Parts: sequence; C-alpha cells; structure tokens
Amino acid sequence: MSNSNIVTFSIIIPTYNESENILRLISEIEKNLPTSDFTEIVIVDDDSPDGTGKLVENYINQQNNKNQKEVGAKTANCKVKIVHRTGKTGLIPAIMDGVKQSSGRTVIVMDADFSHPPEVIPKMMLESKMNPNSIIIGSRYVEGGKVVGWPKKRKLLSSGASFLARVGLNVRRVKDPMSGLFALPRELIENISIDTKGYKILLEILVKNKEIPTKEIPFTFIDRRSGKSKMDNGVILNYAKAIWQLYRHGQKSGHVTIDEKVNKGSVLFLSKVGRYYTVGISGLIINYLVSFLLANDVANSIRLLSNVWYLEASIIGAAISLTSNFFFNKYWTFEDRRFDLGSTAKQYASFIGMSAIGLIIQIAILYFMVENFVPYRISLIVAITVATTINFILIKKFTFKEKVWA
Ligand SMILES: Nc1nc2c(ncn2[C@@H]2O[C@H](COP(=O)(O)OP(=O)(O)O)[C@@H](O)[C@H]2O)c(=O)[nH]1
Ligand SMILES: [Mg+2]
Repeated sequence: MSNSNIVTFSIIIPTYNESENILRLISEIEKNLPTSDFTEIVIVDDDSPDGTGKLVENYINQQNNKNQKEVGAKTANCKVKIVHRTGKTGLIPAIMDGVKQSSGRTVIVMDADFSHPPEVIPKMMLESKMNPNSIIIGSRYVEGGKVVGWPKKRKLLSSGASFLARVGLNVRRVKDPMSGLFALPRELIENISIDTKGYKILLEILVKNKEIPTKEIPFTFIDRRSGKSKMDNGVILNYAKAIWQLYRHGQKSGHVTIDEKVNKGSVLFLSKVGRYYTVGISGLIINYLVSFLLANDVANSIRLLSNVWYLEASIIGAAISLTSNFFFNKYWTFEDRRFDLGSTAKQYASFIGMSAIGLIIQIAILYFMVENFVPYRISLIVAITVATTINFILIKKFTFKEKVWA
C-alpha cells in the first residue's frame, strides 16, 4: 500500500464555459505529473451553460468505473474532483471555494484555457517542494517568460497595470504580481479575506504577505484559442459610446452654440494655462469618482460592470476623464466651438496622443526619481507638474493649432 491518500498538491482550476478545453487540460496535466506525490485536481465550475461541469462529472464517473473493473491496475497518483457552484459570482469566490473543498498542503491555481501550459506545473511543484514556505509564481515577465497572442493594446494594459501595482502597492520584488498561475502553502490562501472585487487574487496575497519569500518561474502565456475571455473590452467601448451620446444629446438640446468668430489670440497664454489646469482638476475628480464607483459595491448592482477589478476601474476612469478633459478644453480653454464629427474626431485622437506622450513623460520622471530614492510624494508632484506643462504646450500647438505664446 502506498500513502497515496495523503494529498500533497491541490490544483484548483476555476471554469466558466470551458467545455472545449477542460478534459484535454486534465489529461495533459495528468500526463505531466511527477509520480512521487499525490495530486488532486479540483475543478470549480460556476454552473457553466455549456455543460463544463457535467463533462467533468462524467469523466470522473468513467474513471471510477474503469478503476473498479481493472483489478490490479497501477495505483493512480492523481484524482479529479468537481465542485459545482450554483451561480456565477466571480473568479475569486470560485477559487476560494475550491481551496475549501481541497486538502493538499500546497495549493496551485491555474486557468482552464491553456494560457497556463500544463508543462510548467511539474516545474512549479518541484520548486515548491524545495521552498515549501514560498509563493511560487508562474511569471510572464521574468527572463524566459513571455506573452503570445495578445494584441498590443492588451499587452500594454497588462504590463502598465503590473507596473502600477508593483510601484503603487510596493510589491516591486515580484515582476508578475498579477499572474493567475501560482503555488503556495495552503495557510496563505485559506484564511485570507479578499477585499478587492475582480480576479487578481495573487496580488492581494502578495500585498498582505510582504515577508513571505517568492520565486518566479518563467512561462510562455498563450492567449486562449477556444472559448471566450471574461475580460470584456465591450465594457470600455460601451462607456465611450455612452459619453459620446450624452455629449450629442447636450448639443441637440441647445446648450452648445456654434460660434466661429472667436478671436483665439485675444486670450492670454496664462489664462489658458489656468483653464487647462482647472480642467485637469475636474478630470481628476471625474477619474476618482468613476474609479471609485466601478471598483465598489455599486458596480454589483449594474450587471454590465460587475467583475471590474479596481485597477481596470481606474483605467476606465482615466479614459472617461480624458474624454471629458478633451471637450472642456476644446470648448472652454481653447474656445473652439466647431463640433463637426470629422475634425472633432481628429482633434480627439491628437489630444489622446499628446496625453499619452505626457503620461509617458510623467511615468518616466516618476520611475527615474523613485528608483533613485527620491520620496514618492515629491517625485509625484514634480512628475505631474512637468508632464502637465509639456502636455499643455503640445496640445495648444498641435491639437488646437495655436501659437505657443499667443
Ligand atoms: N468558476 C468561475 N470561473 C471563471 C469565472 N470567470 C472566469 N473563470 C475562469 O477563470 C479562468 C480565467 O478566465 P479568462 O476568461 O481566461 O480570463 P483572462 O485570461 O483574464 O481573459 C478560466 O479558466 C475561466 O474559465 C467565474 O466567474 N467563475
Ligand atoms: Mg484566459
């Protein structure tokens, strides 16, 4: 008799509509498992409409029958379990449920869509056995790791968010704190109370356990080939649409009058700077409110917005405030009252481009100063002031085609 009923590893895999992936994934994981340890694979399904849960259920029954028939078959070093949940309440609660229903000393969390290749699991297990009290992270951003199949936009969003998290939440020691692939001692995940909405559970654990050693294992993240991502770009797009509609609505009801005879030169440079900064502050307030509303409970009552994680919420907040900044600056700061779609869209694109340059300058200054041990508060003030001023000049000259000093 082997001691095969002592579970060493529990691999928790949350699923929602993964019927095309799940059985293949289970078999790939089993194929790669080291024989020395007993592993349980715990699938946590949120009642997927595509029958993922049923599929796994059938698979488990089949395996049981087979084992009963084949007397003397080699003892398996792995067992599959299914946890059925009744509703889709998000990724983190699903993971936490899976943890509760499992018993391995070490918990491994991974996605079902093959973004996390099954071949890295044994490497992570080995590392975890050598460092049983560490958090082992499957990392896209250490040497040897990479991301395949994401459009530039999503890559940028992800690495930008990682950067913000690392600097802002002081988890600089980890290159990929938002990875969904990690292994850790059960105690670290079992009793943690999760504050954030959304799905970056590792980040939360890292922030709350700064003293725990970490180790990153490079892997190649491959974007899902089948099934649908829950990261819904539609959310951002719908927001932009809503803003545009609101804006058009305001225009139709006559609040905006077209006035072509504005003498731009008559308004002094300084008064425009003043207006520009005022608009900037209004943008900050809008940004703050939107981020705050989206990342909090209010979002749960609006179905479209549930599952918005707080860093994403703040990216959406930034996008909306950028848009309102554009219109306030166009109408008020630069007194440009022409709103035909073609030229407005062109100006808008240019405004975004200039703002992006400003943001890059700001982050570069910030990064440079913080890395050179200037306190974060001071670095932030310097970075924002310099970047905003450069931004103003760029927008004045290139977006609204004014002379810089007029
Ligand atoms: N149980 C459960 N699993 C989920 C939920 N949302 C996503 N998942 C699973 O979590 C993993 C990651 O989700 P995915 O859509 O690939 O997110 P992305 O990689 O960030 O685009 C996949 O295995 C999904 O099936 C959910 O609400 N409940
Ligand atoms: Mg995925």
